[in-house]
Amino acid sequence: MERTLILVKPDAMQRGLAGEVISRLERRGLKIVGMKLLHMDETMAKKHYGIHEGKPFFNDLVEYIISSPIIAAVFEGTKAVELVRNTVGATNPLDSAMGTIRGDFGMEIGRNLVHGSDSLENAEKEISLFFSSQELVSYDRDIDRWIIES
Ligand code: DAT
Ligand code: MG
Repeated sequence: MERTLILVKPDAMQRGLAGEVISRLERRGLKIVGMKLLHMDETMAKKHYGIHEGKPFFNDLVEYIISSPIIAAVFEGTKAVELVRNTVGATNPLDSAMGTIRGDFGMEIGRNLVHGSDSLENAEKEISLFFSSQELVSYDRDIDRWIIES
């Protein structure tokens, strides 16, 4: 079972879409195993987006992600990394399919509502930036056998 990190970004928080974002992922069958509200500082933002350092949009990206409190959450499920990415949609809302979060709510790449880890390796790194191991909870849901075959 995979675990992946999502962030409800500042624009989604300010627009009152946190519940919508989380609900869509939850409805997919994914299980919430960690969640917190936080306001990222510049140091943390630069760490989280370190891979994009030096790119022309980096400064705006950091400024954006620290512009409001956000929700960080860890979702667990079969192929959770890919499942979340597919539910979130393409990076630029202009290219995101309708029915995805970005495709249904977004207009611009710099206001694309939600972050989802792009690989299992990055998911592990990103989760550890936001959560200690004690903050992640393992538990069973009775419904899981109706969502997961085995
Ligand atoms: P994603 O968030 O889909 O994983 P990414 O990791 O390539 O996309 O980039 C991180 C964020 O940076 C992305 O959500 C929006 C912003 N971004 C990426 N490419 C950009 C570009 N060409 N111009 C402006 N912002 C960009
Ligand atoms: Mg990314």
